[in-house]
Amino acid sequence: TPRVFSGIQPSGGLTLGNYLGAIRRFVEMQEAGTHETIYCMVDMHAITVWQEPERLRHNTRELAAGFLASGVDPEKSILINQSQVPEHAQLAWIFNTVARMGWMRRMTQWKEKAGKNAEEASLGLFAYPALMAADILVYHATHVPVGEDQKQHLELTRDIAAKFNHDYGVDFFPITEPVIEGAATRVMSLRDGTKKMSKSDPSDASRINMTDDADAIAKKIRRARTDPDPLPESLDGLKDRPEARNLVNIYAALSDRSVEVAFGEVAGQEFSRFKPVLADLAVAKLAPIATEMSRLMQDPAEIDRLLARGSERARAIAAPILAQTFDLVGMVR
Ligand code: AQP
Repeated sequence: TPRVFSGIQPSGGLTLGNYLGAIRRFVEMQEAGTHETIYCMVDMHAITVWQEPERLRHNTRELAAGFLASGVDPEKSILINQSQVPEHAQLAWIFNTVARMGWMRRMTQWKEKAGKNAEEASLGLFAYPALMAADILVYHATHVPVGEDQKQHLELTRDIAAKFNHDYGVDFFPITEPVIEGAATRVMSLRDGTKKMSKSDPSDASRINMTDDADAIAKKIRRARTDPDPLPESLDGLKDRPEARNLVNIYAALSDRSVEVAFGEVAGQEFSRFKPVLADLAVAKLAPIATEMSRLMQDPAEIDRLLARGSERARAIAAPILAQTFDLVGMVR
């Protein structure tokens, strides 16, 4: 069976962006049953920028709880923490020798995160996309569900696979396909419609956290920044209104409909009418997940047991692929 792989960093709490752009797709692909699905907390990626150790441990378990509460089923999918499957890091080293400096320098995430102070950024942050390629290819995964922002990293994954295959004269690593689907592949900040909703935004009001309770969710939506005009009569009218567009996209995604269909229902409405409807929907869909996450977090030992079991299953797939890679490269084992 073909495989799906995707991951999320435990670099903070889960946001609505992670949920709509990634986790909901993970659950859909799991339920479709057409692929073997492997989902990962990428803790080694998280530490490419400083993480306080106790926080990282907490965030990793809480992220696992978020996956489970959202419907990732550890019987149907393999749920792992990256550092517990050492084959990821081992293959990443090989890929560090395949990827070119110029490729990495062109990555917009690197440019944004390293900013003007690239000399002070960690070497790991620069190499991030090579580790990501290893996460995927160590399982020969062919499909990767992600949000829009990860598209460029997946192109690099394809380039690394192609160059490895070319350099060693083999057809070994698959050329993976990104799966970027749904009404909310890029959820924007609630304070600024031109910025991505992000875990690490200093403003908590900019995002909905998956741990927010009903009150917090409703308040953030009521206070979300918008322009003063009512929603337009047709979708075209949303073009230069990023904040309005974002709320409509969220509404469509949370109600499991296309933007066209969902918009038809709310076209022309004042925000004073639309926002409470959106807030009710968000509370109905998200608050139960927060409740389940906090229940799961009361038994961290059970989460650790699930992850240990997941890593055993993952290693059974990854170890032979890594061994074959080492053979192809000419390493004596
Ligand atoms: N705003 C978003 N809209 C849609 N999808 C999103 N994703 C993240 N933000 C949005 C998707 O979630 C998955 C995991 O992302 P990640 O945690 O590995 O890294 P990120 O994209 O850097 O997420 P953040 O929240 O912005 O974290 P920080 O602030 O630490 O950088 C990916 O599939 C991503 O596309």
